[in-house]
Amino acid sequence: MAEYKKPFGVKIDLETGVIPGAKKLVRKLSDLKGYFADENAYSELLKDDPVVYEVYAIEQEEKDGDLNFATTVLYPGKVGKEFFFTKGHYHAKADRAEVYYALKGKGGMLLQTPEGRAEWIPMEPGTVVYVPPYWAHRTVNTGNEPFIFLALYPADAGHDYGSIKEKGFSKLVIEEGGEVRVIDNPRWKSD
Ligand code: M6P
Ligand code: ZN
Repeated sequence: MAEYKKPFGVKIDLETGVIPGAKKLVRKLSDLKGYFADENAYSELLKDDPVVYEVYAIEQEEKDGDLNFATTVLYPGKVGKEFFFTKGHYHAKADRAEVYYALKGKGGMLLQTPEGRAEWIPMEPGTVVYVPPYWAHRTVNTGNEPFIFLALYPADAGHDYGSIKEKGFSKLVIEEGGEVRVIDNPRWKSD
């Protein structure tokens, strides 16, 4: 017979992104070593080691069929011309999909196939993004205030950070002349 878990509701604080009772994860600039293109700008900013983003996650056991959800509070900032972003990942179970829902601020999602085909989806409050199976995904804050969004993902999806950490995305999201631009990553190499 099925084992019944207790249903629950929680209220996200839409100003701060906090989910009461969630597990909090903090990623500072020092946790993102090697991720940004401009290494001199990175070293300079590392003196302050700002918080880049926080995640509030309600996670279940890694079982097929169950769901996790999390808010992310991605702070505004840049390393050189490159906007602050989340690490980005594939799913450890690569065929697992995900849905994001933007709550506050301004940003977007960079997605990529393992071959390096990239897509950029701008996000503002109300935007829902569907992340299909097999696509790596990273969010970027292109605004001046925290960019806050909710993510819903299978409990057994897991995170695979390895290839993004080594190779990055094939595109960079930068500010140039006051505009948001998505440009080719000069360091990107496909296998
Ligand atoms: C979203 C979800 C989480 C993820 C978080 C931060 O909330 O996709 O699974 O952990 O963003 O992204 P990352 O793990 O790439 O740092
Ligand atoms: Zn994910």
